[in-house]
Amino acid sequence: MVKNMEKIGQFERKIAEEEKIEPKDWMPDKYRSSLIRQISQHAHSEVVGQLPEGNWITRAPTLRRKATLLAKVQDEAGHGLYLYSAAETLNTSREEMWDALLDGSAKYASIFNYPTPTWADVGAIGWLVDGAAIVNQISLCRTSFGPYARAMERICREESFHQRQGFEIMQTLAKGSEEQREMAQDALNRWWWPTLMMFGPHDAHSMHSQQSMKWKIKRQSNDELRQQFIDQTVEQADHIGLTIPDEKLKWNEERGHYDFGEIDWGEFERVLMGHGPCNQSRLQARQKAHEKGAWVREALSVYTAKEKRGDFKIMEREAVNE
Ligand code: FAQ
Repeated sequence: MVKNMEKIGQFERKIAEEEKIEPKDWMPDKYRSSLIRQISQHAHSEVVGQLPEGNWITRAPTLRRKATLLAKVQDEAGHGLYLYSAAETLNTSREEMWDALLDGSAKYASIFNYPTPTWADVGAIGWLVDGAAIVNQISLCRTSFGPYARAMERICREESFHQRQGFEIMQTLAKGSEEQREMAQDALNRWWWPTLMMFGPHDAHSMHSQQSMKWKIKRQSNDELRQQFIDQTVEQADHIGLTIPDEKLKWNEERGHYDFGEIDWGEFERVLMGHGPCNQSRLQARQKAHEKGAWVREALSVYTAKEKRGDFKIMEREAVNE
């Protein structure tokens, strides 16, 4: 009992003094499970997030755009891997996390259940979705769990490049023909509100925020981060001459922030329940990719078993002797 109190005291002291909690440190079970929940959802978002843009790799308008998009989508896969690795240090397995994604029980960011019918959607995702992801992830660089914080630092550097490439696509379209400008505006109209939903429910309805902020897993609340994103993005939209689809958007001198209209939380709930425009096809695409990769996992497990038995060392010795 006394030992337990000591451990809790030490954990709380580290949190208070901004020391990172590392995988071998003692931590409350609930801290561990909250992290596994958030980091695995985050990892799934990166992996499923490849699909909407991946849809345009074969149809990108120029070779430069194709190469950039290909690199960006590949980066997102890498982000998923850093995050799965960070979660694995908490004593869960990649298989467990994958099973939860593939059977539909795990969540991933709602935003990736929307379609990408035009090239401008690739610009809108980079500009808005990566832009929102960075606001959230910069804050998470100061999260209390060491491996998560370190993964975030690397991810943020890559995401800022993604955001700039998206903004540049939108800027180019906005300066182009009337048809191109309309395409950019239409993409902004479709992606704006779902992007605001990425930050999660209002603070008053966020069931995990209070505890997560106490443990410094989250450093800023859902509403704070959403406001930060809106304030910075309004000026960017003005700069390229596009209009944010919110009649209530207005600078509030007293608050020092933009006021904005209400999000359609009914739509957010529907998407989370699996009834968004692309939930089914996103899940099916992941399930199909998993089935197609079965031979790689099988080959790897045989290789690992042989390595454990020392078969390769015997083969190396034999080769040297020959
Ligand atoms: N979508 O109590 P809260 C990216 C769930 S990365 C789906 O407020 P919390 C890169 C929430 O999980 C984007 N579910 O929860 C990229 C919880 O459900 P649960 C991903 C959502 O954890 C760009 C319930 O609602 N980023 O985009 C959403 O305190 C371009 C109650 O909510 C991260 O994951 C949502 N939008 O706060 C890739 C960042 N919002 O678990 C490709 C890390 C809430 O009880 C292309 N995560 N829920 O079943 C976080 O910061 C937090 O987990 C929040 C939610 C802010 C997402």
